[in-house]
Amino acid sequence: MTSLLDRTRATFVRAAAVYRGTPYARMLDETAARLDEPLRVAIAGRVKSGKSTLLNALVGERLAPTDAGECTRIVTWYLDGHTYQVMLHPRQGPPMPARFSREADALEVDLGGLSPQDVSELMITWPSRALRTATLIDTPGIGSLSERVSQRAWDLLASDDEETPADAVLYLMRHLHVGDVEFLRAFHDTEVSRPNPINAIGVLSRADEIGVGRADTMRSAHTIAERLAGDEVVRRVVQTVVPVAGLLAETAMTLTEDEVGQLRRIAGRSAAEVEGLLLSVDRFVNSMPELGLTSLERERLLARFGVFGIRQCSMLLRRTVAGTASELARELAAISGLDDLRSVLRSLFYERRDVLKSRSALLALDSILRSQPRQGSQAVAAEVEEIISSAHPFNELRVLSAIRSGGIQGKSEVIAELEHLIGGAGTSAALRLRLAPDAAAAEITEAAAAALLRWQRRAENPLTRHELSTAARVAIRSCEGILAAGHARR
Ligand SMILES: Nc1nc2c(ncn2[C@@H]2O[C@H](COP(=O)(O)OP(=O)(O)OP(=O)(O)O)[C@@H](O)[C@H]2O)c(=O)[nH]1
Ligand SMILES: [Mg+2]
Repeated sequence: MTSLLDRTRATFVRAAAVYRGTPYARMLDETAARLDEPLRVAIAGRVKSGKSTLLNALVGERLAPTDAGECTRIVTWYLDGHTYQVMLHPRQGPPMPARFSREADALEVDLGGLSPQDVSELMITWPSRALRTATLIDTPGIGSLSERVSQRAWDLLASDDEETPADAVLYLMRHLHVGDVEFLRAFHDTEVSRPNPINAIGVLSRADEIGVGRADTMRSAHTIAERLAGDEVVRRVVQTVVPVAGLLAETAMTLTEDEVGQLRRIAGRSAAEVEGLLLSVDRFVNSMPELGLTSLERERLLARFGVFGIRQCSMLLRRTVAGTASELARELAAISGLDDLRSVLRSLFYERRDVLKSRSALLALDSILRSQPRQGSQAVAAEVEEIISSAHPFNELRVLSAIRSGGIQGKSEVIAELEHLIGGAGTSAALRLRLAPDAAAAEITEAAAAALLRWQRRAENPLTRHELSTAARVAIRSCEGILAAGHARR
């Protein structure tokens, strides 16, 4: 069977023939090229929600400037490539290379006399394995002081025309804020074939600040994230909510031996002494000269780890759970929630990248076909329609979106099974069937066959409501897909 990506590519070839020699030819070319590029993930959220910090954690390097700096107000793309390069796209005129330097504290780009308002985007090419998996787009905070700046992030994610430059979004929220939900609503309009909760993941960011740095902070953060993820409004717009202490995650990924050495001095004191030290910033920076750390070093530690991070590190080092810098980094990546976020990204975005990419490409194509009709465009539009309405992965997205918006009712256990079967928690066979990740092939086949039977009965049962029986037919296809894949492997 032809893959969704191949069908999409073929449709673009036909579209290219229709628009050859017109101003839309290049746009179509570029959109088609996206199908072979890494998935584009935008990082969005309110001002200072920790977007740039989290981006750095995901890349594993301090690239995006955090806190101050005029560049935090410009949409900035981070792409993998062979060379280090920064291209500046002015609002007026062609793109041009920009000079940049790299301080310990992130990349500094010289805007060449332009003000941030005059810059539409920065494209940063940086050889990086993480960026080979996904191109990351750092966006200015929504609800920032300047309306102009918010507008830009808005344009990028919720532009009125159908085309969205990003295939998926990580949406950072610090607390549930009415404005956050409004924003997400606009990004996901309600028509079923349009954006779905499937392409947005919520992050409860700066999670370490929730419990004012207490040791059980991350546990509280998990509870809050779970509650958020279960909220009716939030469910409609993001797939799930993962708590992440981005700062600690970033530091884990860029930890230095010097820092570990300094933390060891703190960990060498008793637990009670460390607690006393962490009572206030002033105490931490100025008391206990016997630690042999300058106040500058202490301020730096606070900025890199936060109170929660310092407490965790001194515990880990004291109990020698972590002895070396790389062991400590590994522990911190787990504690910070970065590992969890990575695995959620993998199952919800990366393993589904072909569908997400096809979806954004087809939406972009559809918008050109509608707004620029010409000879032959109608046939291509019909083809787009056919793919969107018949391709099984899109049907799964549609059902998922319907479940999420409350459009499919039933016993909660049945709905939960359906949601998993169609890939709501990830598209691997084990996740779909709610089996252990290392489930044996025979176990998978058996579970898939049983599920197939159950859903066939539901689809055929005259008492099943219409919406559920439509969804059941999609679930049947999903089961058949699992069985066929198992068969092919044998
Ligand atoms: N304690 C703590 N501080 C954080 C965390 N993430 C970010 N910060 C701090 O919050 C401030 C803002 O972080 P940024 O990453 O620049 O946030 P942003 O969302 O990119 O900000 P804008 O681009 O200006 O909207 C910085 O001082 C970070 O050090 C976190 O997980 N925990
Ligand atoms: Mg930022």
